[in-house]
Amino acid sequence: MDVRAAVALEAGKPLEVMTVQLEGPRAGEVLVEIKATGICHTDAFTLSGADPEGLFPAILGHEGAGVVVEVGAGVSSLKPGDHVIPLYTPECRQCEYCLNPKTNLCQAIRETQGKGLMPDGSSRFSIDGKPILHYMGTSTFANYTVLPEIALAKIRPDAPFDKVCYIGCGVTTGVGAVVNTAKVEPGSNVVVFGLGGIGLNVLQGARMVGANKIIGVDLNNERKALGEKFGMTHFVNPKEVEGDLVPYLVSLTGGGADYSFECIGNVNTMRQALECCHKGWGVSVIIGVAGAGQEISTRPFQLVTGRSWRGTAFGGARGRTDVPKIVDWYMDGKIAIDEMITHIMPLEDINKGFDLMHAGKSIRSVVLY
Ligand code: NAD
Ligand code: AHE
Ligand code: ZN
Repeated sequence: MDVRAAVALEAGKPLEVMTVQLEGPRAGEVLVEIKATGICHTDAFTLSGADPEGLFPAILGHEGAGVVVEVGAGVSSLKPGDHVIPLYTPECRQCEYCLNPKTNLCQAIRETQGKGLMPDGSSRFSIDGKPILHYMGTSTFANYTVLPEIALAKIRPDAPFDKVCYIGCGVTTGVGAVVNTAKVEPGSNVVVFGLGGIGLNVLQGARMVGANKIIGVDLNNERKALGEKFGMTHFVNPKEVEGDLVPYLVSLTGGGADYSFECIGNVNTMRQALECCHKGWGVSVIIGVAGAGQEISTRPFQLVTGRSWRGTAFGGARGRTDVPKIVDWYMDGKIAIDEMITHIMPLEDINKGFDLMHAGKSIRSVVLY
């Protein structure tokens, strides 16, 4: 079938909106009509050429929501008409990783997914017979896409697509990092570096679990009022701090953060996030994605003296199990989403969404098909 897609033809160039061909679902696969998709910083990161796994031409996008149109042979958990959220971290419930409660990183299809291919090693997208690659197994910058059954979370039908698409990455990543990965306890002092689409969700996760001080760090002063809406108790702009940022944060938290979260993707702020943690027990969680060739460093003494460095992907969530619950949290008013969606646009204007993100003017832009 012909579908409309924003294609990343090469790194560093704007996306091109065009008609491409999509083959129907093969065994174990599902055809989904994407109704809405968010634009995450990771899409911009891959488009920039900084992603070691970035491949072109590809159809990016990994924060979608839509409706099942057709299922391939052997698909048993989904049927046409079901509402779904695509999962870039699938949940097969059978692999060594899914069977280990310590991780959410299902590896059932990771190898082919990283090569931009479906699990059988081929692509469903093409232009004039030449294959176009999938991205993160989801490719939500197309109005129809094909995914493996294990990479779809079935959600309730009354949840609005233009809001819950954000649960496909940003909301789950930020809230999940607090709840699943760090397991922040009530009364903890928390520092969040970067108050964009992810960091604001870390703030609301920290508020939800009853954290004490929730300190936001960002270079953009416009993020102060926004952060306060989602539970931030103190705002710090590093440019306005006299002296070093780390001792300032240690003092503000009365000895160091119990938990810190890096939501920028900058290896210097990753170091600051670790070093502002409390001696003896502070835990720093890396969420931000850093470019090819970047490395983190600190004095080993920081770890010897009891700080821990951790990381999280998709907020430690097991998508098919946890995403429907997060949709319920939103529908029940336990977490906010609407206020973070600052821009809505048609697919034709998708590059404006990237421009707004780079200019620091948006939190989430959502493409509505
Ligand atoms: P964003 O662009 O919306 O937000 C980034 C924020 O960081 C902005 O508010 C910006 O002003 C601030 N910032 C930039 N440099 C700074 C600095 N030196 N000091 C303080 N603040 C600074 O991005 P996002 O969508 O929130 O994504 C954040 C990061 O998380 C990206 O690296 C993205 O790729 C990554 N990410 C990771 C996962 C995961 O599963 N681990 C999931 C989603 C996104
Ligand atoms: N491909 C990159 C890393 C990109 C990355 O870390 N992706 C996160 C999700 S970011 C969503 O916005 C992730 O889930 N990683 C786990 C995985 O298996 O990809 C690189 O550095 O090679
Ligand atoms: Zn993302």
